[in-house]
Order: sequence, then C-alpha cells, then structure tokens
Amino acid sequence: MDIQVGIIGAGPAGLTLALLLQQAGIDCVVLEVRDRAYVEKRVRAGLLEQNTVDVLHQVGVADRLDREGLDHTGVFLRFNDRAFHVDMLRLTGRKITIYGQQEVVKDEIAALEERGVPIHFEVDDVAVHDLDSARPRITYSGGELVCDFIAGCDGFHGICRPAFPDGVIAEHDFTYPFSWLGILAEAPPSTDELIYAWHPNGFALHSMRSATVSRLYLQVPNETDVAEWPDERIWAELAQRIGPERVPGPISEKSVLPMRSYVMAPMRHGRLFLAGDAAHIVPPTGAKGLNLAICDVALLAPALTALLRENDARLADAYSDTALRRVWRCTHFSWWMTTMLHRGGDDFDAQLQLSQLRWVVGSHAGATGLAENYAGLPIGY
Ligand code: RFL
Ligand code: PHB
Repeated sequence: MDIQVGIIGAGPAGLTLALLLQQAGIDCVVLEVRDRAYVEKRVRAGLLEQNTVDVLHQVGVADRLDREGLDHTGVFLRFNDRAFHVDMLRLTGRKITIYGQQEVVKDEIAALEERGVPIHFEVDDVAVHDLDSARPRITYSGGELVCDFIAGCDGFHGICRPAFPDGVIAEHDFTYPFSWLGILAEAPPSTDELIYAWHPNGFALHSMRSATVSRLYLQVPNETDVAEWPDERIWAELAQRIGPERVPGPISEKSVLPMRSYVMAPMRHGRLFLAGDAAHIVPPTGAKGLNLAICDVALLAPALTALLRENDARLADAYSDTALRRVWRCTHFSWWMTTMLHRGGDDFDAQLQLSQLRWVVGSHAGATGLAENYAGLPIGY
C-alpha cells in the first residue's frame, strides 16, 4: 500500500500527528504494537500545558477536555512544613489543565476513527527500510507500507531510533539515583492545586484526576518492589511528607517509575523523523514528557505538509534544530525541578535545595522563572 506518511506508534505523538496531517489533507496510517484497550488504559501523565490544550482544540478533540479537564492557575511548593503558592496565571498569563493522558488518547482514537484515518493495532515485527531513498518502507506482520515519509512516534523502547545507522546520532543520557512510586486512589484530592513537597524522607507530589480521584507520588529508591509498599505505609508516608490532611481511599493502581533524562540528536535521518519519547525523555517532575511530544508534532506536521504540498523543505530541514531547542529547555527544567526537590545528597546538598526553594517562592524573578517553564514556553521557543 502507498501512503504519504506512515506513523509508527499510537501514543499522544503519533495520534496528534495523524490528526494534524488529516486536517491538512495528507494521507497517513498509524501502526501500533499494542491492542486498543491497553493503549486507552495506560496510566501516565496528567498535566497539559496551555500549548497542548491549544493543539487539541486545533484538531477538534477538546470537547470532553473542556468539560472534564481541571483548570489550575498555580502550584504549591511545600518545604519545612509550609506550602507556598506560585501563581502561574498572574506571573505568566498562562494556566495548565489536569486531564489524564489516557483520556487524550481515547478522544484522539475516537476522532481518527470517525474521520476515517486507519489505525492498525496489534501489529508485530514492525521494521523500517530504505530511509535514504525517495520511497522508504515500513514492513509489519500485516503487510507493507511504501511511504513518502515515516514518523517514528514509537516511544522510548520503539524500533525507529535503533534504525538510525551507527554513528549518525549523538546521545545524552542520565539516570537518576531514585524512582517514583505512583498511585491512583479513589480519594478526593485534599488540595485544589498540585503540591510538590520537599521533605527529609524524600520528595512527594499530590496531583489528581477528578474531584474524587487523587494521583500521588513518593520518591523511593531505584529497584523498589511495590510489594514493599502496602496501602497503609503509603498513606502514612504521604502524611509525613505532604501533611496529614489526606483522607485515604482504595488504591486502584500502583507502579514504580524510573527517572531518566535522555536526548538524541538529530531527530531526523533521511525520510524518517522522530517525535516524542522516541527521541527524548525527561523525569516527570516538570510534567513535560507528554507536552514535549505534542510540541514536536506541532512542528513536524506543518513541515511534512510543506514538503508534500509545495516541495518546500525549509521547515523539515529546520525541524530537528527547532524541536531540540525546546527539548533542551524542558530537559534542563525537569532536571532542575528534580534535583531541587529530591533527597539523596548530604546536608550541604539539602541546604542548597532549601535555599533555592526559598528563593523561588520569595522572589518575583525566581517564581516567574519556575512559572514560565512550568506553564510552558510558546511552541517554537
Ligand atoms: P508513548 O506514549 O510511549 O507512545 C508510543 C507508542 O508506540 C507504541 N510502540 C510501537 N508501535 C508499533 N511498533 C513498535 N515497534 C512500537 N513500539 C512502541 C507504544 O505501544 C505506544 O503506544 O510516546 P509519545 O507518544 O511520544 O508520548 C510521550 C508520553 O507518553 C510520555 O512522555 C509521558 O507519558 C511520560 N510520562 C509522564 N510524563 C509526565 O509528564 N508525567 C507523568 O506522570 C508521566 N508518567 C510517563 C509516566 C511515562 C511512562 N513510561 C513511558 C514508562 C509514566 C510512565 C509509566
Ligand atoms: C500527574 O498528574 O500525573 C502529574 C502531574 C505533575 C507532574 C507529574 C505527574 O509533575
């Protein structure tokens, strides 16, 4: 089968790219290794920047988001048993929205189905070929796609990044010496804004999904087994780290997330373009992973459209450098938030963290710097 753009991966990057291309009149097909139910249930990020919400509006998949998303205009930083509010809206004119990644994915799959864009789930043995030729190919268990361009949106463990020939990419990789234990609980949030807490026992984060569901995270050592964390231990530790206000409820999901920063460059080889986690990952402390994926494809879609429609290669040639400028900004911000809030070092390190936190909440410049990055710099920054 001949197609203009073959998209590998039905995560937020691949699905949003498919919607943007369909809107521009470009033919595309999405190939996904997992089944639909798995993709729609995978619990991951929850915080959408204004940029992301704008893109979802642009592609016409924001009705439920507008109804059910929770608008947040600020964030709390907590340390030394006090919570300090950073008012993002006042400082930057921007807000954020809480809406689960799997809800975005569900809405996008439904819209693509309605608009007749094919998504093939449960495809095996996906491989890319002839990336330097005019007609690169994707082979998979169900057949072959002959494409003008291939978009590698297959996440960190996909096949597209490894398909780059040896020696053409530079990789930057950093693994943090701690992980997050994440839980989803049938418990009303005890706060109206997210709380990022520094505590001598380790970092904790209070987020949410709705008026009745809380999403909470605790810093834990790498290689932690969830079996070491029965529900009572989790609630007791959250009370210590974020304060005792929470009302415990049944925990429906528990998982351990390793923390890593990874960036590869360039994000393109020949006719293969990477977007999202396929090219870079950040620790979740800055809530940037999903938002970066959407920003990548907001750049990639017009670049591919200009190439296919007008044979104009300027945006495509600039894609990697343009995307990487923002990727590095978010990589720094995520690393900065992570190192400011997680315990691990000695007392010298703790004093530096507390000094930094006091400056962020006490200075207009400090608070604005955090707010500007957290709420999201403009696409193309
Ligand atoms: P995704 O969402 O990983 O989607 C990639 C898709 O490609 C499929 N795939 C393949 N399909 C075909 N053939 C192959 N060979 C394939 N190999 C893989 C996968 O099944 C999948 O459907 O990448 P995308 O679209 O770039 O989106 C990025 C975001 O998902 C990601 O940045 C965030 O979710 C990161 N992240 C978090 N970010 C936050 O900001 N806050 C969080 O709380 C948060 N929690 C998380 C996370 C990432 C996690 N992963 C990847 C381990 C929790 C987890 C568990
Ligand atoms: C979430 O709601 O899952 C979430 C929010 C903010 C983060 C990370 C995760 O920094």
